[in-house]
Amino acid sequence: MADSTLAKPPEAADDWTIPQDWARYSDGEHAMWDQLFERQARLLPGRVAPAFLDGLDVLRLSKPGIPDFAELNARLMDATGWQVVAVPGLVPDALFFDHLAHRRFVAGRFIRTPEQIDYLEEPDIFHDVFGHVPLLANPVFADYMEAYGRGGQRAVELGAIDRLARLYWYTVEFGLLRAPEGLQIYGAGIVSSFSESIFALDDPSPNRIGFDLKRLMRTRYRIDDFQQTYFVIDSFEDLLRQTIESDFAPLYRELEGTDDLDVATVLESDRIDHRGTQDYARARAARHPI
Ligand code: HBI
Ligand code: FE
Repeated sequence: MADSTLAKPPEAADDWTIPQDWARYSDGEHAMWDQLFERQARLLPGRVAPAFLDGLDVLRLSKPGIPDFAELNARLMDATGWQVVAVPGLVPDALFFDHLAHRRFVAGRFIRTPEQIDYLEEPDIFHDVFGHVPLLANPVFADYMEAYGRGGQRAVELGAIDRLARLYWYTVEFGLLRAPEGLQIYGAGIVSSFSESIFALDDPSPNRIGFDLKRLMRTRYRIDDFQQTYFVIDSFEDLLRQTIESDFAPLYRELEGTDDLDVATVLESDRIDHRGTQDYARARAARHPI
């Protein structure tokens, strides 16, 4: 995230937060939230980690439509000490990590328009709040997100943000969970997307590979389309254990001499849940040659 170009918008506070101004949302914006929420709430059972559904109740507030952060935060703080703060858009990495390290999740306050219903560049309030907040109500995942923030502050000192951004991307945004019933989704980028909630589990195109921190930190990711590789964790406890204790400095040093891996790479040393055909990505590249 080349964030040196980001300039703090004048209306934002020093920590880049802005008021949510919940009273300013229009009926159409509330209706958009309800439409997106209902569509995902119908699609996700059986496909999403149960911990996400448990957390979803924290979003079922007294009023329909876009959650009022004042009411949402009272419940979220009760559950795990987390709160959601509104920001104008992407914030600089160092500040992002600082918010996470203090159990503050930054969220956009705008919601997508009907034309953007299935794809938009920047994370809107539906991605940030529906996608990320339910798992912030889960104590283990809440600890992971704080540990990630602290790890990010350290990565800034070590010049290793790109490595750590991959960990965020392949877990918090696009992670899969292994369960006795089969693979389940938990990444916010997937659970907030109707089409990727289906693609990530059902489509033969992408790789699904067992989580391996060192291997993951070498793997590039794409931001413009469905992922070509998903990493599968065994449990949130396992993910937390691998993150909260270890200082990643030795790992970053070890990785210095290694090449990055392309998004579609499969290594013989990988724990392969599914070796993807990459048919989707190939067809898409044929339609949109770069
Ligand atoms: N800013 N508002 C916002 N939301 C994010 O998810 C976000 C960000 N800044 C940086 C960032 N994510 C990622 O690059 C982190 O992995 C560093
Ligand atoms: Fe996100």
